[in-house]
Amino acid sequence: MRDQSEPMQIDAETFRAEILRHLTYSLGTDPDHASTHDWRMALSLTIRDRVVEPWFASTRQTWEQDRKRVYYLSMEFLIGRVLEDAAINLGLRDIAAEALEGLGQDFATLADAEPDAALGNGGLGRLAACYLESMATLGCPAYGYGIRYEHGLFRQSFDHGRQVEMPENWLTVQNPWEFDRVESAYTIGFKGHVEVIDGRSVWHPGETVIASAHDMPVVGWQGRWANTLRLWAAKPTTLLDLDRFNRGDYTAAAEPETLARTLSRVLYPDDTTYAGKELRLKQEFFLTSAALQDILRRYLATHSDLRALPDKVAIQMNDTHPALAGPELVRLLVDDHGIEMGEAIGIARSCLGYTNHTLLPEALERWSTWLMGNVLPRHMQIIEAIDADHAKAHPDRPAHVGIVAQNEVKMGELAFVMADKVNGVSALHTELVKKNLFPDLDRLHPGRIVNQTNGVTPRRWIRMANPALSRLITETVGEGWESDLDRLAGLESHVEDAGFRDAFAAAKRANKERAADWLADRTGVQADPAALFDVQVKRIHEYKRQLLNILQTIALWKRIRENPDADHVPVVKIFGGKSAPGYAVAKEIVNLINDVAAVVNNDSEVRGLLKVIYPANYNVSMAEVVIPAADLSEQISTAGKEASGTGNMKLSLNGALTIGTLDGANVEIRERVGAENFFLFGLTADQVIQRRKDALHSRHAIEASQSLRDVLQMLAEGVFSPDQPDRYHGVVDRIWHHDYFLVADDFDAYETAQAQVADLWRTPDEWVRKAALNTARMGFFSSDRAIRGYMNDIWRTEPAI
Ligand code: 4GP
Repeated sequence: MRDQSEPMQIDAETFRAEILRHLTYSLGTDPDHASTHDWRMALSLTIRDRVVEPWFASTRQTWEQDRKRVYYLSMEFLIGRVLEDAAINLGLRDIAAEALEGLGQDFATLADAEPDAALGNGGLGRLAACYLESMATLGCPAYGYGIRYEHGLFRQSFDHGRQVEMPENWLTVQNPWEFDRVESAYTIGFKGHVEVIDGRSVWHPGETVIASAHDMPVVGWQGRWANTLRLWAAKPTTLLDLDRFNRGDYTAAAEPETLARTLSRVLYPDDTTYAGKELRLKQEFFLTSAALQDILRRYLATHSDLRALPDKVAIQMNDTHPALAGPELVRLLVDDHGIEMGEAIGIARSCLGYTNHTLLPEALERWSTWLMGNVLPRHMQIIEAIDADHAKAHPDRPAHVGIVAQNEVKMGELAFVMADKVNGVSALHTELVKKNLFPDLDRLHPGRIVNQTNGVTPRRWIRMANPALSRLITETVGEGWESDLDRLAGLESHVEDAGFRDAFAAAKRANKERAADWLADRTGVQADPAALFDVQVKRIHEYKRQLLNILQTIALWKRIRENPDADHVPVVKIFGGKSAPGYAVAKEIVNLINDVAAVVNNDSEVRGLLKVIYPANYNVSMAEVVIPAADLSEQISTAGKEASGTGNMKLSLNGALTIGTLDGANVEIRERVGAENFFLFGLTADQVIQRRKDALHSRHAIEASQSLRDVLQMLAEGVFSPDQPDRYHGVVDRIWHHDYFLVADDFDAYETAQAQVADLWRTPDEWVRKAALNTARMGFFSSDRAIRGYMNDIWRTEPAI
């Protein structure tokens, strides 16, 4: 194996020859006829060849040293594009660009042509991607297990301001980053019945599908280690019903295939119908069962004692979606390997960890016992056995604490009971998990709940997304900060140096120019790079309060029009995010943002002092353009609702100041960057609970705020929806009467904080000083730190390098 401390050595000429070789022999074309797609494939394959070497070496070493492996089970892996990230981690970005130049091709153009892997929705999925990259960087032997969704979540577009969902087609072109492992396939059963034979339970599934593996290598910083993301595609056990085919019923003949493939078509299918619920539960079991069969096969290849499984296997359940891992592992141990139930539960628990990502009650999965019993009859029995086992071990357990209650299986409770450690994702969130979500289970299992504050990978989120800032950091603190982010602290002593501040401001300006071009290209709206870029990018949800932001935007617009000659700070409000397809209230907010944008951006009286830009289809690639260009980071959720946030970390790391509530990881960000470098506003989590006790809270808040009343009046009059004046009456009504997320209560405080933002912007040098201090003090939020925490406190595993 090559010296792992050295980045890969290859010169541009050799690299060019390899690209040409792939163009000829892998793509079957030549430079004169190659399309952008062909060039991108040839480039990707050339880089992929370089990934394979450390990938094999890592796998070999893990086997040879009989290392404990971490298995990260997640319904989402929001990995984004792979090409540039892999090139940067291998130290090949510049060589590749040089090699391509000689061929008349441009690296950035080819990298931009790669579709985003549409394998996730929001924070939980992006976190999984950052964690995979950090595990590879730290040399933690690991597998990510997920589903290879053909159409991902959905592609968002806008029609007259309204969200439209289209299937995402990222797999219609060849994916050069995956290896089809036809030999790694498992049968997954559903339904059927359970028979007791000689005292043993035997499950006879009524339906079966095949889970077939596709592997994507995940290479860490400097190519020192690589792990595998194994994605399962569903295939039919019988390809074709030949009987029906020969009878001429071709549609029916293809039914087995259609039904099976449905399992790996889309992420989070609408589950408001019974069929939707069944599909979702089947997807969760499909992922979990395939992963567990694979894990046991790998373990049994070199071990025979399943009682020692926890020494070699740590399985992390990313939220409750893979919570069937507990019962499925117990089933395999009991039914296939003859281990006694109580012992099997103990072994499984010692392998499992559960990360909670949300306190929102609607996101805490519950399945009716009827559905569970129908789709997974054997697992329903095992869940009841686990529940009984837990009740027996804790005779003082209050009756309402059970896993199965009121004809429902509570997946949070199941995951908790079956996990050795349960973790929250920020200090505040973990406290709330203890206090509000699982108070009784926490009392029964003191010490089981631990905190691991989220982190983000600096390789993608600074080095790749922000080359201008990366260069400045390297010039200032030297090389190596990418894998030792605490070294950003070395920037702090330079903040008083005017030359450094100028360079910091210049990097931000370059990013803003790049983003302005990108935004103009996408939306036709031109942003002035000199204006304050105020950014809120995340899923659209009431608790995240994009509504608060857009209401303040309306108030600002009104002020500019009323007082055009005042000293207004030019602001560009940038939004990005998708609403869940069935979430009508969030879709209304999407519509409102677009309607406000249309009015404000076309108002000549505003003279460019305010722009609202909302490009459709927010994804990882858009984040990579917008985040480095942000001046202000909107983290304005109702306190107590945002588990952590990771966008907040990326933005602050890239030198944006945060306007935010004391929620999620905002609390820790503020502690680290300093209260004076953070615009705090709003009610605390405790105050939110108190405030809600007053049934008239929003009315009081509206009565106290002239500004808010004016805004609501404009909405009610249809100022932003002249074609349908009552379009936002629902929004107004909810703010008056059902303002659960306290938009009205926090409105004045938010406006005051925005006024402070504008004041600081008027002294640019002060602004830059604070922005640079944000970057300098954010080293803690590297996902390397987080993964070290998981390795020490949860997985009990050592790095292999
Ligand atoms: C998200 C949380 O909303 C976010 O606060 C957190 O940073 C992220 O997980 C990662 O921990 N939750 C989800 C979800 O994405 O689907 O519940």
